Amino acid sequence: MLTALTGVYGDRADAVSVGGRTASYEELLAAARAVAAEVAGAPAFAVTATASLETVAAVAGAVLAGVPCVPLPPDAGPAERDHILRDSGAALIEVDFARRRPDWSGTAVAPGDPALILYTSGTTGPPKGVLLSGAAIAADLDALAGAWQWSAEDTLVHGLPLFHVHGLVLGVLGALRTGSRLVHTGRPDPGAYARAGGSLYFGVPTVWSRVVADPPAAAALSGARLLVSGSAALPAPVFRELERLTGQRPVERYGMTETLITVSGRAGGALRPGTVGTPLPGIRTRVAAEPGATIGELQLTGATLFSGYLGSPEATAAAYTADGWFRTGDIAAIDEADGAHRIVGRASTDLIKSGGYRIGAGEVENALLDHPKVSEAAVVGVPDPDLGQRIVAFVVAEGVTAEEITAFVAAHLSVHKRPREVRFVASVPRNAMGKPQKNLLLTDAPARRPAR
Ligand code: MLC
Ligand code: AMP
Repeated sequence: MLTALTGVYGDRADAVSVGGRTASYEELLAAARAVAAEVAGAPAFAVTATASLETVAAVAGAVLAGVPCVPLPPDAGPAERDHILRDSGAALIEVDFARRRPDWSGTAVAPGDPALILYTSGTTGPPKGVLLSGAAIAADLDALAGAWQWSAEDTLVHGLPLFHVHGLVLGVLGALRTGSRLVHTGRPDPGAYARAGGSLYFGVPTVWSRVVADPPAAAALSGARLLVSGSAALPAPVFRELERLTGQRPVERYGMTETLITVSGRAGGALRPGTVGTPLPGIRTRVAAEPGATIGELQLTGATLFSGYLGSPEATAAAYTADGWFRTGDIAAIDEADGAHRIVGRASTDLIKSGGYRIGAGEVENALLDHPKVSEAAVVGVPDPDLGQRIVAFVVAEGVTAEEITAFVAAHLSVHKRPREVRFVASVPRNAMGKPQKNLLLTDAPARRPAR
């Protein structure tokens, strides 16, 4: 997986740069070996996944040692953090980038061993740990390198969080496998993307929509080789503005924590707004449509799939059809003429995508109900021009402000799971089974002032 650390691309002083600090492959390898020596033999280990060289060294160390790394969101509140540490059984380690263990001699690692455990939200309950093997990650990165003509000639630029597939698997391990230089900008700001002078750029749609709102920053990307968007649907107007301002069409690709990236546009291929391309080599897809319909659930199989949810064989089994295809929960259509896939929505409204983050309504509802002044809560994602969807919380509560409720969720879970808007209601409408009727909330309730 860590081809660049074997020296085949040579060394370079500026191989990896994160938030302004730079390391060579040799320095990175030394720090990764120190991590591997520390964690060798453990079932798993956790790191606070700040945007830093330490996180890069931790993930590389995990691969060397064959011990899965659990990247903790740095802003995870106590509820989320305790759950992840308890559920994974991972001990939290501190990485010291300056530490050296050149004497560490390595260990035998099997391709099927888990390399990462990424926590991701379902519609209900706390997040589940997704086991990703080295083999699945390597298969995905190799397929993407082919699709995007991604090589050691590239400089990859992004500023995405290092605790999800997009920023960590593609954005860090992808660079270490292909040998492309990596510039992580700390945060995905248009100005920082413009200054980085890369050839290959990654962003979620919110980042691209902020880039086109900053025309000089967008113009600075004209010389790049490839702009890639993923993690949520890229609005067609943003696609067109990117083309107008940079002279190039963005490549869209589709994926999930459980499947890695499975469908993508190709460098030099036909790229149309609203489509996410065709399956990567080794991936098979199908749309489970009702008779007579052309859209339905997207299901897939292939070498990039996860090894299961940690400690949840039932949840793992429920994610597959009887004939062994993974159920994405996304509703899709496949163009008969050219096989291009369109993602048209999600089967469940209880999975929200906000700023490219996947957020389960149930997890936010549980956090809200932990507030002593909140007696009922229902959470929905409503369309938002910047975030794709924004989290709106409907609550039955007295003696508490919207700002206090927002701050409470931000402190208990991760900051990005906080409601952007809190609406106070007299009651949450429910059906005969007691399940909230969220569609009624959206049509009936008056809007309140948005919270930050
Ligand atoms: C505001 N803040 C608060 C707060 N209100 N903090 C605590 N409590 C409150 N009540 C502040 C924080 O201090 C922080 O400040 C800032 O708000 C962070 O908020 P945010 O919500 O993160 O900022 P925002 O600008 O809305 O973020 C947009 C974004 C972000 C695009 C930068 O959403 C993002 O990074 N998205 C990427 C998600 C991603 O990588 N998904 C991939 C999943 S993998 P400060 O000072 O810290 O800024 C996947 C597979 C695939 O999907 O296909 O790729
Ligand atoms: P996550 O598990 O955080 O990786 O989120 C996966 C989900 O993100 C998928 O199930 C899709 O709903 C969504 N997603 C990812 N990429 C795209 C894309 N290019 N277009 C539309 N939705 C996407």
